[in-house]
This record gives sequence, C-alpha cells and structure tokens, in this order.
Amino acid sequence: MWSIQDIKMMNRALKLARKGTYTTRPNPSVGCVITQGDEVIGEGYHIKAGGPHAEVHALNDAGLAAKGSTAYVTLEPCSHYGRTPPCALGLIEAGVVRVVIATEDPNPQVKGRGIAMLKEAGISVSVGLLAAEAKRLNKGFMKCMAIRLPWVTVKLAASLDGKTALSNGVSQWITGPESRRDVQRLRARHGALVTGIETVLADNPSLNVRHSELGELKQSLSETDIIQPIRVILDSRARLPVNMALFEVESSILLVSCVHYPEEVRNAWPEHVSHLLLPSMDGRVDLAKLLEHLGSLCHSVLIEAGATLAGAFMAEGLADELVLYQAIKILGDKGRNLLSLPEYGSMAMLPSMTLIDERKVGADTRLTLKLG
Ligand code: AOF
Ligand code: ZN
Repeated sequence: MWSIQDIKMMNRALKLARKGTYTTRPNPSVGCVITQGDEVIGEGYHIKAGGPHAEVHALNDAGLAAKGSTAYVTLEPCSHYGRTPPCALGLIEAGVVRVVIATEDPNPQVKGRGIAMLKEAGISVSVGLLAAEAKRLNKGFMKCMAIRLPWVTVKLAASLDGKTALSNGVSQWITGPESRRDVQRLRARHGALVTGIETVLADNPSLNVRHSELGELKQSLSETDIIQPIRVILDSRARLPVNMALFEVESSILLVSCVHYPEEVRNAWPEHVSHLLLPSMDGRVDLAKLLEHLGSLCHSVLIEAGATLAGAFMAEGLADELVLYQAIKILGDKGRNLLSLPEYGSMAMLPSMTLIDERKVGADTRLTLKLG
C-alpha cells in the first residue's frame, strides 16, 4: 500500500513535527510535507498553540503548485473551527488530490471527521503510515484525548546497584551534569511535575525549567519559548511552609492536600499558587483522583519523587513509562532503594515492561521503559 516515496515523505513530516516538541503544548506536534511527483513543493510544522497548523504552513509554502499534489500529514487534518479554520478545508480548497495520514486525531472535535471531509471532496485518503512513531510523538495528547488521563512518566536516578542515595540521604551528584541537563529537557516536555512534600523539605528544589541548563536545546529554544510545567506538590497533611524556594519562581504551583492549610499560610501564598483538596487513601493523597484532576489541566506528568511516591504510582498501575538514569557508581547495600513496592511472591507477578530506548548520557546510561 505504501511506496518508498511515501515512507520517505512521512519520515520527513515526522522530523518536521519533532521541531515543535517543546513549543506546541497543549497542542500536538504535527508536520506536513506536500509533493508533486518526487519533488517536495511545500513543508511546515505546527509551532505554537493558537498559531497556524502544520498544513497551513505547508500550503503557504507550496502556493499555487499545491493543485494536484499529495500531502503527508502526521496527524489527521482537523475539521473544526478552533483558533484556526479546518485544515481539511484548506487542503480541499488548495486542490490537493491525495492525503496520506499517519494517525487519526483522537480529539472528540475531530476524530475521523477530517478524514470524512477529505473523502467527501473526492480526495484519495490513506491512514496508518508510520502510525506508531506518530502516536509516540504525541503520547500525552493521544492518551489524554482518548481517556482524559495524562501520560505518566516516572523519572528515576540510581547507581549500578539500584540505590538512589547514601544511607544518610545524601543523593546529590550521583548522576552527572549531562543527565541533569537531560532531566531539564524531560521537564520541559511535560505539562506537570509531581513531587512529594518529603522531597521538597529535604532538597528545597525550585522544580522549574532553567534555560541555562537545557544544554544543546538552548540554541533552538529561547527562554520565553519554554512552557513551564505546573509544579504539583503532594502534601497530604498540609505541612509545606511558605519560605521554600519553589514559591520564589513565578510559575504555577498546585498544592494537593487531604486537609486544609491554616489560614495564615494560605494568605501568605503568592498568586501563582492554587490548592486542591483530595480524599486520602491510607493517609496519602489518592493518586487516581489526582490524575483525574491533572487530566483536566495537562496531557502529561513527570513524577520526580522519592521511593515511596514513585513506587506508589507504579504499584497502583498508574505509570506509563519509566526514565531511569543509571550512574557508574556503587553505593552499597546500606544505600536507599529506588522504589518502594509490595513484595512479589513469584516472577509472574513482576511488573511487565519493555525497553524502548537505551543511550549514553555523559557517563550515565538512560533507559526508557514502557510499562504494561
Ligand atoms: C491539524 N494540524 O498542525 C494540529 C492539529 O486550538 P486549535 O484551533 O489550534 O486546535 C487544536 C486542535 O487541533 C488540537 O487539539 C488537535 O485536535 C488539532 N491539532 N490539527 O490539522 C495541526 N496541531
Ligand atoms: Zn488543523
């Protein structure tokens, strides 16, 4: 069904789409390539939510030459009047005769209607070329549009023997500077960061994305282009004091507790702080309820927490992916463990996971594992 030219062009469209990875949220990253025969006559990608979609950039690039052309799009062209008119209509009006789509748009406002519009106009439409790659590129958008829950990535850092800190809690500088820059980029790709009160009290982190620490990404992403993730602190007993570093950075903070904060504490919060009261489960924040709420705010969350909270996301089957930075160090058996998990009685009970990427990050190794 697909020619080599089709595969080449969709790969080119995917490469374009990836350029929007850090800037399109909450919109998906989408790329589009327009061809006449073997020749590329237009291309573009979605840069920013509220701005033109990929197809509009590509059609503008092609101009009148788009008549009789083929368009390769990494996501079904939209059918709705949102912040921009429907892309399906744009392709029809430009005289495109064939549209190749990687994957359907799960947005209930679109969901097959874009494809139907194109077909009704007599355009030849084929769907599914490099679909897995296209879905993976927008995994948060795909999951959240379909089931209203955000994609959950658990970030972990450990030694060769799976320890995260010395027995006295000292954990700094286990992984190297390249890994820390990589974590900054990971943060910049997520809609929210979730951590626990214990981590905040112990490390006093700012939990923001810092332009100076983005490494090679600094060249292509300006400081104002960064979309700061919402910083979510789980603080079941409302203990977080107001003199912490994270309050000094002006981007959204969501404090989640199971009891109310004292009024004098609430009055001292800066404007960028909001509060969510959730039921407790065994004295802790109900994580399933938390994710339901976060699904209404963003499409993806990064868990950067200690063994208890990270383990709870895994044990409750709420995590989609683990990103593990492993340092060439051995901390010994008195070191702190990576994840608190219930005892497994047999090998069959172990969480199932697939290694989807493995690479060197400085002197460390980064493993990306898909759960389930
Ligand atoms: C496309 N091409 O490049 C993108 C699409 O807020 P709006 O008006 O920009 O609409 C956002 C929705 O449009 C988004 O949720 C998704 O369904 C679709 N994104 N569609 O045809 C694009 N980015
Ligand atoms: Zn569109």
